[in-house]
Amino acid sequence: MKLKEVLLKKIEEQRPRTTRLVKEFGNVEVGKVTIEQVIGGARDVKCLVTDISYLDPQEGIRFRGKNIPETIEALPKVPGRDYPYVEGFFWFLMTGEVPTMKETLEVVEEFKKRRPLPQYVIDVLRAMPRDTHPMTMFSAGILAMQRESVFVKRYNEGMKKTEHWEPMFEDVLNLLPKLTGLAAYIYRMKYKGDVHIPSNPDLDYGGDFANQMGFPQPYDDVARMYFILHSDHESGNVSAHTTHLVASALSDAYYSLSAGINGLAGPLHGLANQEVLSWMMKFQQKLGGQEPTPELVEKALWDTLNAGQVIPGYGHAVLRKTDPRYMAQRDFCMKNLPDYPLFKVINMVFEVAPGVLTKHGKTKNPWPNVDAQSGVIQWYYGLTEWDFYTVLFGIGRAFGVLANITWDRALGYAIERPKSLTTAMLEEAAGIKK
Ligand code: CMX
Repeated sequence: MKLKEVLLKKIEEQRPRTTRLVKEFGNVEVGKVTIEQVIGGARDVKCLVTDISYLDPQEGIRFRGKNIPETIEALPKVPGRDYPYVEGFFWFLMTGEVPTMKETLEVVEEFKKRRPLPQYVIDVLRAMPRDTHPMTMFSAGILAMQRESVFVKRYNEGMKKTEHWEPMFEDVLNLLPKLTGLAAYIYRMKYKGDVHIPSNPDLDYGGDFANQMGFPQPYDDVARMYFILHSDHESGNVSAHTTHLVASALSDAYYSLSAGINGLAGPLHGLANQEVLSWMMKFQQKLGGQEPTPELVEKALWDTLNAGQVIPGYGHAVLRKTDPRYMAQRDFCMKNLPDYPLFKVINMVFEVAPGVLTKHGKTKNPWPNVDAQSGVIQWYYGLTEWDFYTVLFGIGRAFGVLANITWDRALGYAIERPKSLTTAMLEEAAGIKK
């Protein structure tokens, strides 16, 4: 497979750079750590490495050096559609090189072969109570497939550390194509009368997802856009970091991704996209048919803050401006659903919330993040079951985190083990007298 050949070449180029940094420059300092950071979630502590994406606080995300519009522009597009093949994007994340159409189509075919979901995964899903959250089902489905791990098999047979990336890559290639079928099965079992639509071997990743979910075009492009936008946000966010942390114990891709998905399911992280929609619906209910106005939005925002709750979809641990992933989705809405009432309310919140949050004075970033805009697009195209929204985030995020853990293995990154201190030790460091 050409992708594997290119990847091996890239790995061989990269390995000496990493080895040299550790051997010759291991003592060079790249930052310091304050008590606020120790207690405050290691914010901004520089202790992770990835070349797959970089998040600048002002500019936002760059995948392999390209911002979102550049990425979408550069990659081979599905014929007649506006968005690129997700499979080509995977090649790009893995290698840093933009694939040709031929190279992209090779990945498309490879993914198709690996799509079928084992029956036992379906049995596991069906055994769960139907009101189980879709993220729990999604994570359980991934974990159930752990028995397939090629990495585990090869590890048990005995394998050199330099070979670890190869079966990890194989696991990743097996896992990614199954996620759309897994997600669609959960969706249709829970919300569409348990009536299922088979995968269509003529379709690419985004196209087949739309097909299995039961949504017509342009939902295929919505899916491609979503998966690309949500894929990677460097390594420190909860889902990426969890996946990396679990993989660092040489746990396989199934264990690692399932764990990362569990982190994504938290309301401060990926679940915020469902929270945004639920906030909007409660707001509209309270309006009871009244036209929303900026004043009414402002009041609702203050009510949330005064109740001691966060405004979902706003704020970020790293970003200090409007998330370009928000803007990319906003541009999509401006083009495709400019007059949609829910989009208008979302825009009103965008106009009002930064001022309210600034006045409130707590958050370091009053601007919207990716989750503020994503639900409205789903709603418009008929996916109104908002507790499913984080699963969509999860499929996209899998591309980034699985590319990362393949590289973790390739570069032989160490098992993670930061150091703890006691409160008394911090007090001593602060010079507090007892
Ligand atoms: N509404 C109200 N208060 C907020 C806020 C928001 N949207 N964002 C931050 N704050 C508060 C924090 O809760 C914190 O308060 P305390 O000092 O009482 O704990 C204070 O402002 C400082 O927080 P911060 O340094 O600006 O932000 P953090 O790095 O701690 O947290 C995040 C980042 C995203 C968890 C936070 O902004 C938040 O809770 N936002 C709402 C949930 C959300 O949209 N999450 C999705 C993020 C994107 C993603 O991962 O999917």
